[in-house]
Amino acid sequence: MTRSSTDQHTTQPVETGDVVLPSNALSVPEILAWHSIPQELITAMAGSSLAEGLERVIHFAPLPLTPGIPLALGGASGSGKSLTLAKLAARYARQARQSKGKLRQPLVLACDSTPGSYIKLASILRGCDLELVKAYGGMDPEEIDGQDRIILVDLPGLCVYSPTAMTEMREVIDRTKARLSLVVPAGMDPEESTDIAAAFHHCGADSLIASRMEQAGRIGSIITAAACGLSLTYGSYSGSINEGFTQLTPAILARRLLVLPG
Ligand SMILES: Nc1nc2c(ncn2[C@@H]2O[C@H](COP(=O)(O)OP(=O)(O)OP(=O)(O)O)[C@@H](O)[C@H]2O)c(=O)[nH]1
Ligand SMILES: [Mg+2]
Repeated sequence: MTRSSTDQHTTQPVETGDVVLPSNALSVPEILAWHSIPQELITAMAGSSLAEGLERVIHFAPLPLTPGIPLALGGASGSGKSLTLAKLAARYARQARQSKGKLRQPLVLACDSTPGSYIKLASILRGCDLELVKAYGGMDPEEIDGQDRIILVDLPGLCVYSPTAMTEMREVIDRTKARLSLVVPAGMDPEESTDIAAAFHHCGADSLIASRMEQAGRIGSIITAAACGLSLTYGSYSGSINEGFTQLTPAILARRLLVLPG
Protein backbone atom coordinates (compact mmCIF):
# COMPACT_ATOMS: atom_id res chain seq x y z
CA MET A 1 0.00 0.00 0.00
CA THR A 2 1.53 3.35 -1.00
CA ARG A 3 0.99 6.52 0.91
CA SER A 4 -0.26 8.40 -2.13
CA SER A 5 -3.19 5.98 -2.60
CA THR A 6 -4.78 7.03 0.67
CA ASP A 7 -3.68 10.62 1.10
CA GLN A 8 -7.14 11.77 0.07
CA HIS A 9 -8.70 11.01 3.49
CA THR A 10 -10.48 14.02 4.89
CA THR A 11 -10.86 12.52 8.40
CA GLN A 12 -8.59 13.68 11.20
CA PRO A 13 -6.10 11.01 12.25
CA VAL A 14 -7.26 9.51 15.56
CA GLU A 15 -4.90 9.41 18.54
CA THR A 16 -2.98 6.19 18.89
CA GLY A 17 -1.45 6.61 22.33
CA ASP A 18 1.81 4.67 22.39
CA VAL A 19 0.59 1.81 20.18
CA VAL A 20 3.10 0.86 17.50
CA LEU A 21 1.75 1.25 13.97
CA PRO A 22 2.27 -1.46 11.32
CA SER A 23 4.04 1.22 9.32
CA ASN A 24 5.07 4.59 10.66
CA ALA A 25 4.34 6.02 7.24
CA LEU A 26 0.60 5.41 7.58
CA SER A 27 -1.97 7.42 9.52
CA VAL A 28 -4.68 5.60 11.49
CA PRO A 29 -7.38 6.27 8.85
CA GLU A 30 -5.00 4.84 6.24
CA ILE A 31 -4.48 1.72 8.33
CA LEU A 32 -8.25 1.33 8.74
CA ALA A 33 -8.59 1.66 4.96
CA TRP A 34 -5.86 -1.02 4.61
CA HIS A 35 -8.16 -3.32 6.63
CA SER A 36 -10.82 -2.60 3.94
CA ILE A 37 -13.05 -0.84 6.45
CA PRO A 38 -15.54 1.30 4.51
CA GLN A 39 -14.98 5.06 4.53
CA GLU A 40 -18.26 5.79 6.36
CA LEU A 41 -17.11 3.69 9.32
CA ILE A 42 -13.64 5.26 9.27
CA THR A 43 -15.27 8.69 9.37
CA ALA A 44 -17.58 7.63 12.20
CA MET A 45 -14.57 6.45 14.23
CA ALA A 46 -12.48 9.59 13.71
CA GLY A 47 -11.86 12.43 16.14
CA SER A 48 -10.86 10.58 19.30
CA SER A 49 -8.73 7.61 20.28
CA LEU A 50 -9.24 4.56 18.07
CA ALA A 51 -10.67 2.61 21.02
CA GLU A 52 -13.25 5.34 21.62
CA GLY A 53 -14.04 5.43 17.92
CA LEU A 54 -14.61 1.66 17.90
CA GLU A 55 -16.94 2.00 20.87
CA ARG A 56 -19.04 4.46 18.86
CA VAL A 57 -19.68 2.01 16.02
CA ILE A 58 -19.55 -1.36 17.81
CA HIS A 59 -21.27 -2.68 20.93
CA PHE A 60 -18.96 -4.85 23.05
CA ALA A 61 -20.65 -7.34 25.41
CA PRO A 62 -20.19 -10.74 27.05
CA LEU A 63 -21.44 -13.78 25.12
CA PRO A 64 -25.12 -14.40 26.02
CA LEU A 65 -24.50 -17.90 27.37
CA THR A 66 -26.85 -18.86 30.21
CA PRO A 67 -27.25 -22.33 31.74
CA GLY A 68 -30.37 -24.03 30.37
CA ILE A 69 -30.63 -21.84 27.26
CA PRO A 70 -28.94 -23.38 24.20
CA LEU A 71 -26.55 -21.15 22.25
CA ALA A 72 -26.11 -22.06 18.57
CA LEU A 73 -23.02 -20.98 16.66
CA GLY A 74 -23.66 -20.26 13.00
CA GLY A 75 -21.80 -18.83 10.05
CA ALA A 76 -20.26 -19.55 6.69
CA SER A 77 -18.59 -22.89 5.97
CA GLY A 78 -15.18 -23.11 7.56
CA SER A 79 -15.63 -19.91 9.57
CA GLY A 80 -14.53 -21.54 12.83
CA LYS A 81 -17.89 -22.49 14.41
CA SER A 82 -16.88 -25.93 15.68
CA LEU A 83 -13.49 -24.87 17.03
CA THR A 84 -15.08 -21.87 18.77
CA LEU A 85 -17.75 -24.15 20.25
CA ALA A 86 -15.00 -26.50 21.45
CA LYS A 87 -13.12 -23.63 23.11
CA LEU A 88 -16.27 -22.62 24.99
CA ALA A 89 -17.19 -26.21 25.86
CA ALA A 90 -13.67 -26.98 27.12
CA ARG A 91 -13.74 -23.87 29.31
CA TYR A 92 -17.11 -24.74 30.89
CA ALA A 93 -16.15 -28.41 31.25
CA ARG A 94 -13.08 -27.30 33.21
CA GLN A 95 -15.20 -25.05 35.43
CA ALA A 96 -17.66 -27.89 36.07
CA ARG A 97 -14.85 -30.26 37.02
CA GLN A 98 -13.31 -27.70 39.37
CA SER A 99 -16.71 -26.99 40.99
CA LYS A 100 -16.72 -30.52 42.46
CA GLY A 101 -20.31 -31.26 41.52
CA LYS A 102 -21.80 -27.76 41.96
CA LEU A 103 -21.88 -27.13 38.19
CA ARG A 104 -23.13 -29.65 35.64
CA GLN A 105 -20.95 -30.70 32.70
CA PRO A 106 -21.78 -28.92 29.40
CA LEU A 107 -24.00 -30.49 26.76
CA VAL A 108 -23.09 -30.18 23.07
CA LEU A 109 -25.72 -30.79 20.40
CA ALA A 110 -24.19 -31.84 17.08
CA CYS A 111 -26.65 -30.53 14.47
CA ASP A 112 -24.37 -30.69 11.43
CA SER A 113 -25.22 -33.79 9.40
CA THR A 114 -22.57 -33.08 6.75
CA PRO A 115 -20.58 -36.32 6.23
CA GLY A 116 -17.65 -36.47 8.62
CA SER A 117 -18.66 -33.46 10.69
CA TYR A 118 -19.81 -35.42 13.77
CA ILE A 119 -16.58 -37.42 13.86
CA LYS A 120 -14.58 -34.21 13.46
CA LEU A 121 -16.47 -32.51 16.31
CA ALA A 122 -16.12 -35.57 18.54
CA SER A 123 -12.41 -35.66 17.85
CA ILE A 124 -11.94 -31.93 18.66
CA LEU A 125 -13.86 -32.45 21.92
CA ARG A 126 -12.06 -35.67 22.89
CA GLY A 127 -10.73 -35.38 26.41
CA CYS A 128 -13.30 -32.73 27.45
CA ASP A 129 -15.57 -33.75 30.28
CA LEU A 130 -18.91 -33.11 28.58
CA GLU A 131 -21.86 -34.80 26.89
CA LEU A 132 -22.04 -34.83 23.09
CA VAL A 133 -25.41 -35.69 21.53
CA LYS A 134 -26.23 -36.16 17.84
CA ALA A 135 -29.24 -33.92 17.12
CA TYR A 136 -29.37 -33.52 13.35
CA GLY A 137 -32.23 -31.20 12.51
CA GLY A 138 -32.33 -29.88 16.07
CA MET A 139 -33.95 -31.22 19.22
CA ASP A 140 -36.84 -30.09 21.40
CA PRO A 141 -35.38 -28.80 24.70
CA GLU A 142 -37.94 -30.97 26.55
CA GLU A 143 -35.98 -33.98 25.31
CA ILE A 144 -32.69 -32.56 26.53
CA ASP A 145 -31.60 -33.01 30.07
CA GLY A 146 -30.41 -29.44 29.85
CA GLN A 147 -31.54 -27.85 33.08
CA ASP A 148 -28.84 -25.65 34.59
CA ARG A 149 -26.32 -26.77 31.99
CA ILE A 150 -24.35 -24.86 29.41
CA ILE A 151 -25.79 -26.09 26.08
CA LEU A 152 -23.90 -25.41 22.85
CA VAL A 153 -25.26 -26.17 19.38
CA ASP A 154 -22.94 -26.94 16.44
CA LEU A 155 -24.64 -25.81 13.21
CA PRO A 156 -23.66 -26.69 9.62
CA GLY A 157 -21.91 -24.04 7.56
CA LEU A 158 -24.29 -22.20 5.29
CA CYS A 159 -24.52 -19.76 2.42
CA VAL A 160 -26.67 -16.80 3.49
CA TYR A 161 -27.68 -16.18 -0.11
CA SER A 162 -29.54 -19.51 -0.12
CA PRO A 163 -33.11 -19.09 1.21
CA THR A 164 -33.32 -22.89 1.67
CA ALA A 165 -30.20 -22.99 3.85
CA MET A 166 -31.45 -20.04 5.94
CA THR A 167 -34.85 -21.69 6.43
CA GLU A 168 -33.19 -24.94 7.50
CA MET A 169 -31.08 -23.06 10.03
CA ARG A 170 -34.14 -21.26 11.42
CA GLU A 171 -35.90 -24.61 11.82
CA VAL A 172 -33.00 -26.01 13.87
CA ILE A 173 -32.90 -22.84 16.00
CA ASP A 174 -36.66 -22.91 16.57
CA ARG A 175 -36.70 -26.63 17.44
CA THR A 176 -33.79 -26.19 19.84
CA LYS A 177 -35.14 -22.89 21.24
CA ALA A 178 -31.59 -21.61 20.94
CA ARG A 179 -30.11 -18.15 20.90
CA LEU A 180 -28.01 -17.58 17.82
CA SER A 181 -24.47 -16.23 17.67
CA LEU A 182 -22.50 -15.61 14.48
CA VAL A 183 -18.86 -16.64 13.95
CA VAL A 184 -16.98 -14.49 11.44
CA PRO A 185 -13.34 -15.07 10.48
CA ALA A 186 -10.73 -12.35 10.08
CA GLY A 187 -9.57 -12.06 6.50
CA MET A 188 -13.03 -12.44 4.96
CA ASP A 189 -14.20 -9.85 2.45
CA PRO A 190 -15.87 -7.12 4.60
CA GLU A 191 -18.78 -6.75 2.18
CA GLU A 192 -19.44 -10.49 2.39
CA SER A 193 -19.28 -10.39 6.20
CA THR A 194 -21.72 -7.45 6.17
CA ASP A 195 -24.21 -9.53 4.15
CA ILE A 196 -23.73 -12.51 6.47
CA ALA A 197 -24.12 -10.42 9.63
CA ALA A 198 -27.23 -8.66 8.27
CA ALA A 199 -28.80 -12.03 7.36
CA PHE A 200 -27.99 -13.50 10.80
CA HIS A 201 -29.27 -10.39 12.58
CA HIS A 202 -32.49 -10.79 10.62
CA CYS A 203 -32.65 -14.41 11.89
CA GLY A 204 -32.37 -13.23 15.49
CA ALA A 205 -28.60 -13.42 16.09
CA ASP A 206 -27.50 -10.79 18.59
CA SER A 207 -23.83 -11.55 19.14
CA LEU A 208 -20.65 -12.11 17.18
CA ILE A 209 -17.48 -14.13 17.78
CA ALA A 210 -14.38 -13.25 15.75
CA SER A 211 -12.25 -16.20 14.65
CA ARG A 212 -8.80 -16.65 13.07
CA MET A 213 -7.69 -13.31 14.49
CA GLU A 214 -4.04 -14.38 14.34
CA GLN A 215 -4.27 -15.94 10.86
CA ALA A 216 -5.10 -12.92 8.72
CA GLY A 217 -3.73 -9.40 8.44
CA ARG A 218 -6.94 -7.61 7.59
CA ILE A 219 -9.77 -7.76 10.12
CA GLY A 220 -12.21 -5.37 8.44
CA SER A 221 -14.69 -8.27 8.18
CA ILE A 222 -15.05 -8.27 11.96
CA ILE A 223 -15.64 -4.51 12.17
CA THR A 224 -18.23 -4.39 9.39
CA ALA A 225 -20.08 -7.47 10.73
CA ALA A 226 -20.22 -6.09 14.28
CA ALA A 227 -21.38 -2.72 12.96
CA CYS A 228 -24.52 -4.50 11.66
CA GLY A 229 -25.89 -4.55 15.21
CA LEU A 230 -24.28 -7.70 16.63
CA SER A 231 -22.53 -7.37 20.00
CA LEU A 232 -18.85 -8.24 19.70
CA THR A 233 -17.87 -10.87 22.28
CA TYR A 234 -14.85 -13.20 22.02
CA GLY A 235 -11.92 -13.25 19.64
CA SER A 236 -10.25 -16.55 18.77
CA TYR A 237 -6.47 -16.37 18.23
CA SER A 238 -5.35 -19.98 17.97
CA GLY A 239 -6.14 -23.36 16.45
CA SER A 240 -5.86 -25.01 19.87
CA ILE A 241 -9.01 -25.46 21.97
CA ASN A 242 -7.23 -24.55 25.20
CA GLU A 243 -5.69 -21.23 24.28
CA GLY A 244 -6.20 -18.02 22.34
CA PHE A 245 -9.75 -17.10 23.29
CA THR A 246 -10.22 -13.59 24.63
CA GLN A 247 -13.12 -11.30 25.46
CA LEU A 248 -12.64 -8.45 23.00
CA THR A 249 -12.58 -4.89 24.28
CA PRO A 250 -12.23 -1.62 22.37
CA ALA A 251 -8.58 -1.39 23.48
CA ILE A 252 -7.74 -4.97 22.41
CA LEU A 253 -9.43 -4.49 19.04
CA ALA A 254 -7.75 -1.12 18.50
CA ARG A 255 -4.37 -2.69 19.17
CA ARG A 256 -5.09 -5.58 16.77
CA LEU A 257 -6.06 -3.08 14.05
CA LEU A 258 -2.84 -1.16 14.49
CA VAL A 259 -0.41 -4.03 15.12
CA LEU A 260 -0.41 -6.96 12.75
CA PRO A 261 0.00 -10.46 14.26
CA GLY A 262 3.70 -11.22 14.65
N1 LIG B 1 -5.28 -20.77 13.87
C1 LIG B 1 -6.60 -20.73 13.99
N2 LIG B 1 -7.32 -21.64 13.34
C2 LIG B 1 -8.66 -21.58 13.47
C3 LIG B 1 -9.32 -20.62 14.28
N3 LIG B 1 -10.65 -20.82 14.17
C4 LIG B 1 -10.80 -21.89 13.36
N4 LIG B 1 -9.61 -22.34 12.93
C5 LIG B 1 -9.35 -23.45 12.00
O1 LIG B 1 -10.13 -23.25 10.84
C6 LIG B 1 -10.57 -24.50 10.33
C7 LIG B 1 -12.10 -24.50 10.24
O2 LIG B 1 -12.60 -24.41 11.56
P1 LIG B 1 -13.93 -25.17 11.99
O3 LIG B 1 -14.14 -24.86 13.42
O4 LIG B 1 -13.92 -26.57 11.55
O5 LIG B 1 -14.94 -24.34 11.09
P2 LIG B 1 -16.50 -24.61 10.89
O6 LIG B 1 -17.12 -23.27 10.72
O7 LIG B 1 -17.03 -25.47 11.97
O8 LIG B 1 -16.47 -25.39 9.52
P3 LIG B 1 -17.70 -26.22 8.84
O9 LIG B 1 -18.35 -27.00 9.93
O10 LIG B 1 -17.01 -27.06 7.82
O11 LIG B 1 -18.61 -25.21 8.23
C8 LIG B 1 -10.04 -25.58 11.27
O12 LIG B 1 -8.84 -26.07 10.74
C9 LIG B 1 -9.79 -24.80 12.55
O13 LIG B 1 -8.78 -25.40 13.34
C10 LIG B 1 -8.51 -19.65 14.95
O14 LIG B 1 -8.97 -18.74 15.64
N5 LIG B 1 -7.16 -19.75 14.77
MG1 LIG C 1 -18.14 -27.25 11.94
